[in-house]
Amino acid sequence: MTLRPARAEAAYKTNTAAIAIAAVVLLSAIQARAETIRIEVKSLAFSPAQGTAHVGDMIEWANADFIARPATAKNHDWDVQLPPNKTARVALKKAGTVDYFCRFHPNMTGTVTVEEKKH
Ligand SMILES: [Cu+2]
Repeated sequence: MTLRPARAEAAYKTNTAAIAIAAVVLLSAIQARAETIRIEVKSLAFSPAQGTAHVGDMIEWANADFIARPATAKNHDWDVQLPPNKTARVALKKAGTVDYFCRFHPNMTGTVTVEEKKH
């Protein structure tokens, strides 16, 4: 079967539109996936100290210091042990603002604002 130029062009436009729609669908699927928020622990500080996440996301702390530092939520949502040069993760299960600190250094603080899951 041979397409006349006009029909071939119409078919090309349809395919291009279909590909564009598929790309948008794929992109939003990726954006809705759980994310991992990385926080560095270095020189007596959580960095970044303020963060925003969504229910279902993970927080991953990477302790670059040479001693262990716990990340303890003030509301008892989590109490994560961070050995030196190790990472540890926690899954965010509910929305809300969580303040946390290092039990060894109460001035070492951080806040994570957990929003409802994206739709
Ligand atoms: Cu500390």
